[in-house]
Amino acid sequence: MHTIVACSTPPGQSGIAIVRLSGSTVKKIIQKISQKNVPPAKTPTLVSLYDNKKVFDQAIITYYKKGHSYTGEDLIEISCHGNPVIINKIIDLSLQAGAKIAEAGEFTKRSFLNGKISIDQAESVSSLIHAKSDLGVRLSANNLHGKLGRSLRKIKNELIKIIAALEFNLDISEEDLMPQFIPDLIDFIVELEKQIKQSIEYFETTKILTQGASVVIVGPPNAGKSTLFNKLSKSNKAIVTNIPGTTRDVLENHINLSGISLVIKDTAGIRKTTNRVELEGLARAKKEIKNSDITICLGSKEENKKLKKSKTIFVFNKIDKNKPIGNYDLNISALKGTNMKDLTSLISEKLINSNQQQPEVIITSKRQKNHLETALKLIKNAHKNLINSLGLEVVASDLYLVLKNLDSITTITEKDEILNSVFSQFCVGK
Ligand SMILES: Nc1nc2c(ncn2[C@@H]2O[C@H](COP(=O)(O)OP(=O)(O)OP(=O)(O)O)[C@@H](O)[C@H]2O)c(=O)[nH]1
Ligand SMILES: [Mg+2]
Repeated sequence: MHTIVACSTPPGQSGIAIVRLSGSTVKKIIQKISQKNVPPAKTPTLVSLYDNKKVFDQAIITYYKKGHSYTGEDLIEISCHGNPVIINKIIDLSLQAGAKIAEAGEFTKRSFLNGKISIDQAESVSSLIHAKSDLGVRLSANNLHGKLGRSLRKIKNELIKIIAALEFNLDISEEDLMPQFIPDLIDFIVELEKQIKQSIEYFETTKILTQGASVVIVGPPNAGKSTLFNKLSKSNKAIVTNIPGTTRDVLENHINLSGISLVIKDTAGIRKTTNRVELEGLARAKKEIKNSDITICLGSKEENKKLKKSKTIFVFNKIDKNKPIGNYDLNISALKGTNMKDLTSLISEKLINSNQQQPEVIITSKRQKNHLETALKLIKNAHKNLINSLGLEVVASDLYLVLKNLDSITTITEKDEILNSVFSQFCVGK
């Protein structure tokens, strides 16, 4: 494989930037740029960097030997000064010496291909980089250290034992089966079904923790949506007037709520209108309701029956001057700041169902979720076939396929499309 080069730190100016090279010719390339022999492995060393015999920077280079590096190949990290001119010069000189620009995620892809990490650990690197909350970082870090692989291993070991027992009993007539065999098998399948279902449900929570969530404020004109938007995001971005129909476009602000990254959106007031501009604002508001994780509705449950109850918080605003008529989850005054803490607690409770138990197996990617969903369908099938006495061969073949799907979450799969879809989500230099 050719040697690759990329800057691993974000673009722009910074105190220090790190350029990474990986492949069999890294030593030769760095010798050329530093005009010195490469220092011993894992020994950060200060060197001068040369272009055309002229020094253009002083940098620390660290060499990692093949087999002991992130990628599993010879790897060198150059910590240079974070000026794009310097970074580009190092990359250009490396390209002139035969390296190629790394594709997005290529360093991690090589680590996976060289057996340094499994596919689920590679996915954890991506979710760790993108995690938007403390818990999201912790969950991704756990999986990076192999927690997902270990918890799946436990389930797979049980599954293998059951399949082996099934195989053994295939040749035994039904009358000669141990009396507890079928009831025990059903218990096992029910427990497996429960565990996998929990993991799939928990995925939505981890998605919010790693990718952040969106909250949209809707309601009739003049209800105080923009006032609430400004209050929650501690800004003055939205125009507030007592003229109904003030907000037309969807406005967005980013906030951090108890460690969860949220994008909060203000929308146009919902009412019957023929005004073309207002109609467009209304259409946009409806689209936002569909795409958001939580809707804050400044209206009663009775007036907004079309909104999904599980995703909506019904709020009565202007409690400082009016009394609510109808059913609401909470009374607030956005203007005076009354009960705002209760509102933010309700938002985080709704986002992370606090009654939800953390499952044994925590997945962090859509690909892993797809495999678990297929496994769940197969387990349900096995359950049905067992109850309908369709024969142990059929149940065994369903369980084999469950195992295959669990395997695909953690072990090497050769399919290029899967690999590319996993690694294309990385940034260049990782
Ligand atoms: N007394 C009182 N007035 C409020 C409260 N919240 C908002 N208002 C007032 O209600 C009026 C409308 O507020 P906005 O925040 O612009 O309402 P909106 O829902 O965004 O209105 P549109 O953008 O037109 O749909 C303004 O005069 C606000 O000062 C509140 O809690 N109490
Ligand atoms: Mg408004």
